[in-house]
Amino acid sequence: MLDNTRLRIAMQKSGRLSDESRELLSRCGIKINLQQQRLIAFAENMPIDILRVRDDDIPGLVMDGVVDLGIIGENVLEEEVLTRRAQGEDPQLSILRRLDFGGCRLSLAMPADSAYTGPECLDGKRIATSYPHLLKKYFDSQGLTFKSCLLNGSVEVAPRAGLSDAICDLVSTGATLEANGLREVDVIYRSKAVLIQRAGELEADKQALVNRLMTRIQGVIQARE
Ligand code: PRT
Ligand code: ZN
Repeated sequence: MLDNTRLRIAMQKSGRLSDESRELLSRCGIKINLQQQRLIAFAENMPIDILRVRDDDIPGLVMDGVVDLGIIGENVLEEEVLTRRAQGEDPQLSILRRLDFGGCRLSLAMPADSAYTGPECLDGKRIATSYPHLLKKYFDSQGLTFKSCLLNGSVEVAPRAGLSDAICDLVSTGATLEANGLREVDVIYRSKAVLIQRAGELEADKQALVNRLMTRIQGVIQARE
């Protein structure tokens, strides 16, 4: 059984957020040995356990109160919040701080030779994405509709494969779009990594530790600015 008196932090095990999440925690003075391929790592010098999981699982772990804190991309967090709301739930959590890494944008992209004068060009079209709820929120705000093609990977090949007219995917440098003959036509959401906390009061000791970590994170981020 996990020790409930220790602060539990979920971070991505391996991916675009894992190195910087680990670096942030270590700059906060948390000594963790993450070498081994284990789900849980125990901090040596503070009552903190680190859970290393798929990024997609982090919002749910925090919303369900399984862990106290999590480091996650806003895109994944918001998609999970919207998914749960669509299922009639009322997900609760708080965003403690926007972090200084993991920056990307969720964009609409079309075959490079297609004309685009605004989102209405895509009204009623089929769009491939891993973020159907964020996309729906944007289309709803524009009074438009789309047909969804849900793909959890290889979204950028969908138009070429004849699966969709356009895509809505994460972009950072734009190289992936270009390599696939696509053109970014609109940004619908801008994301960074965030530190989130579960709803409900933490035990006094845990809350004091979170306060200390927040002060350190503030210092780490300021020093990098
Ligand atoms: O295995 P796990 O489920 O944990 O990881 P994952 O494969 O789902 O996610 P991962 O590690 O790829 O990304 C984690 C988070 O990093 C995302 O949710 C974003 O918040 C953030 N992030 C920042 C990005 C990018 N930049 C990014 N460029 N996530 C994905 N990409 C992908 C994008 O999907 C596309 O395939 O990179 C490609 C585009 O990059 P450019 O540079 O060619 O534009
Ligand atoms: Zn993922």
